[in-house]
Amino acid sequence: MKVKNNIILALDVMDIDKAITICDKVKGQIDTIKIGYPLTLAVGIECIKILKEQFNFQVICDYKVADIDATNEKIAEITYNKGADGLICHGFVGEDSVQACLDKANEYKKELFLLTEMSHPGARKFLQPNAEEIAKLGVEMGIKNYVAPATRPERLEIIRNIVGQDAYIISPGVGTQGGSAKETLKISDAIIVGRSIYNSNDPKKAVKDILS
Ligand code: NUP
Repeated sequence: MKVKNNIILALDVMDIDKAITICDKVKGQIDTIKIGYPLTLAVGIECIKILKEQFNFQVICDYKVADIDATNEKIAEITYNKGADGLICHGFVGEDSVQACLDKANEYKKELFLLTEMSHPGARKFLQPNAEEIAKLGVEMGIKNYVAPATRPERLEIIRNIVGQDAYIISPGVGTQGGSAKETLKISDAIIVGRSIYNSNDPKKAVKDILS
């Protein structure tokens, strides 16, 4: 996936008018939006279509898919069918669950992102001890896209070394969670930023400041 300015907006607002207002302000600088449960549950999955048709954005659905294979398959089917360009799935649930998402991504010729270690403090307990194995599983399965934390550059580097230079890594945790855009982009291909942009009085300037 090619992302303008290597920055993805995490649009975790819960109101479509607010979402559209923010998109209008950043549309010159950003072409890829990550939506998750907040916007999808508030507005409905048709929000993918709105963002694509009104702004021509690429949309990554951060549904952190983490179920048995049969259920993952259904979640991936509906998400890609509704227009998502990318879907984020968890790796800790194991190969069969991830494969179900990957098969759908391939069927729709869209992207699947494998979440390795998460960016928040709580991830240290259960995810961090297994993140390297999750990344290795992704490599074995031929997955090209990964999510890894901007909050721990040393961990991000370890994951980069496992998935290789050709893999595409996107990293949340810049700004409000404490990660640095510049340091992260030395290792990752793109950063994911939410609150620092959508809570700003001037989202356009916020994007500019993050990138400068
Ligand atoms: O490890 C992760 N950390 C994380 O923050 C994986 C994620 N998908 N996210 C998401 O990235 C989180 O749900 C939010 O949508 C975004 C970060 O937002 P912010 O901290 O910049 O507001």
